[in-house]
Amino acid sequence: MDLKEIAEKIDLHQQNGMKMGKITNDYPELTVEEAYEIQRLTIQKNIERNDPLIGWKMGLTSKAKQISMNVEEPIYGRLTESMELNEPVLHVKNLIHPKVEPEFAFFINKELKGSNVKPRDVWAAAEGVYLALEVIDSRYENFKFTLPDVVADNASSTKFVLGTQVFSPAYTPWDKVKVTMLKNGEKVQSGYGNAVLNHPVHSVVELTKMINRDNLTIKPGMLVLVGGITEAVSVRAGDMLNVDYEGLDSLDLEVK
Ligand code: OOG
Ligand code: MG
Repeated sequence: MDLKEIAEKIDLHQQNGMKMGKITNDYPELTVEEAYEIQRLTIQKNIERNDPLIGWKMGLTSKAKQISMNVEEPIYGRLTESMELNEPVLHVKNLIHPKVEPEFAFFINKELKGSNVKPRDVWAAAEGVYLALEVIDSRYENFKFTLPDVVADNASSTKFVLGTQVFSPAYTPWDKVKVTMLKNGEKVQSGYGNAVLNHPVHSVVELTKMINRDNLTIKPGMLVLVGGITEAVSVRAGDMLNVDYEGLDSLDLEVK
């Protein structure tokens, strides 16, 4: 099994929005560690194309999402500059079967590292929290995968957009924020911040520990998407999403 060759194949499918068969169909013995190495090699190709790493994302941090995707543990992925939308408009032309989920993004401005990191270390390092929408678009047919498959495909990362306003990490109890998503004016999902590992701060703690196994750290200036607060919602051209974060702000996303 040539991890570099697999990374090249995944990169091609990610860049062109093409679906593919699961990697584990060809390599049933693929381990999670090897899958993270494939993810690293894939994103290395973005970096070589002047699309730098700007942060990390956690996925499958809620029980509901673990059950619906049939994967029982949190995973992480890498965010690069080209994934960030500069305005709340999503073009689906080069996407396969995009879904959108409400999230929070922590802006970290002090290095976070090690295996013993605590919530208070995250609060000391977090300069702000943004409201965010993540667009996931698994490269696998029918959005179906095993744990190593989804890890190799960079945790389905595709695009994300942040709200304009930044919030103080300290003032808001992030676990108690109620989020309601409307699609074309109808309520499709709702949930609370505590869906993310009981409190979104735990997601950043967990990420720090997971990447520490490979001697990686969250660098100053990086963003962390903490994981979906509700189930992801499928979108297609013509859809309009309105996501209300009670007491804070609301985000819109126009799908074209
Ligand atoms: C994996 C990515 C999940 C989240 O926030 O839970 C994710 C997937 O469901 O395709 O981004
Ligand atoms: Mg997500």
